[in-house]
Amino acid sequence: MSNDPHSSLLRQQDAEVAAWLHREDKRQSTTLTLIASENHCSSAVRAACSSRITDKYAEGYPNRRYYGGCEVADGLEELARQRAMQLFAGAEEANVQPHSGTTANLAALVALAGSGGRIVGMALKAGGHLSHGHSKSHTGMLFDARQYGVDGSGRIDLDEVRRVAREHQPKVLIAGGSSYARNIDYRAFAEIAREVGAFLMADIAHPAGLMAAGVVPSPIGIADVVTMTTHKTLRGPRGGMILARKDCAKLINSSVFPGAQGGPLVQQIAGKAVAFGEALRPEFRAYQERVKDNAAWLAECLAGQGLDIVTGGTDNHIVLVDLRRVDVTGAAVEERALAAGLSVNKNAIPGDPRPPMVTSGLRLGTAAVTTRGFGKDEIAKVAEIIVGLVRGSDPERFRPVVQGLCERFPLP
Ligand code: DSN
Repeated sequence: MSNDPHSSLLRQQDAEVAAWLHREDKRQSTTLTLIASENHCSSAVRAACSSRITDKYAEGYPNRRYYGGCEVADGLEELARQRAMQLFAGAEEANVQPHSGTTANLAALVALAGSGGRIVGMALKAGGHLSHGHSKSHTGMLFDARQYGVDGSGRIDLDEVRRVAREHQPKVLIAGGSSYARNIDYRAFAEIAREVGAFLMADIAHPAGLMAAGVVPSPIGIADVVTMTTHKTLRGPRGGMILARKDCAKLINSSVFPGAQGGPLVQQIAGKAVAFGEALRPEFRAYQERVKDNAAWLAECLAGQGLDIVTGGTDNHIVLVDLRRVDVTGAAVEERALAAGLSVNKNAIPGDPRPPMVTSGLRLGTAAVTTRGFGKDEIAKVAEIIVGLVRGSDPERFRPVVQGLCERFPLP
């Protein structure tokens, strides 16, 4: 485990938990994270999240709390909100309390669609997210949820989105996904939403960091409400956030608290404030440019060695590999990759004939390895390993190469 004072204290007080956490430190430092939704936040973010403010109840919002002694919580939450609005310039209001992206989506959908209201989002199988109306998610149970898919090449077909929206006349149209590697035309989505009288909600959980840095187009100022997580490309602590137009903010705020949550996790809000401060620095833009370039290069290297990439490439940090032609499952490659020291995830591809625990795809992301300092040479090595694993090489063969990369590029 890292040698910060908290860790040694924990070792003395609770050896069992300390041993588990040590194991996780070791796992992360000796393997490469290529899971597109993960990243390595800074030690400053981690310090804020493990601060004493974790003890504090602060139900309510700054200067309107249900508990006394909230002046520090007020200060931190206001700081996080102001930094968020500076980072996502054009956002009129920010709610930094959602515990996660799914909670943020649920709260926003209740606020905009009302209980039982109709929503339209991208199907999980097409690259959307569970919380965009999937039948097993509360968003699919509590709302009248309809879905749109993607075209044969894996891209959003705006004519199809318009057709589904016109047919179902939703209260909320959702744009965004969890395995969608292409830019989204938010203006076109806004036009469709306007045509059918729906709110447009953009879920930018994955590309939030790229958008904050201005390296991919953003829905800020276009969508009525924007939801996100703070721990993916944004590289903050685990949590969610909602940005909203001023006239939606009151509804959103009361839907987060008291609607969906009790007391906010103030320690996470402190971590969000730190992360937003980091993201406002020029280095963050340079980092996000590398994340994007590395993903484009990874897709090119994989395709160059004969693998199929859904949509033929990427505009963001995600590369979705279609394994059908090689006739190997996502689950099998995930297992081989783990043995080689790569952490990746099996993922459904559009029209996947296999079930979600098996799948015919592999989702890769470059945010975490770019945080470690990877550039083109290292990405090319990773691509070679992945191709080898997909084609059935012994994973143990690659372990020393991965080990070497981990040692040369330590965690932040
Ligand atoms: N688990 C996140 C992802 O992997 O995209 C979304 O919830």
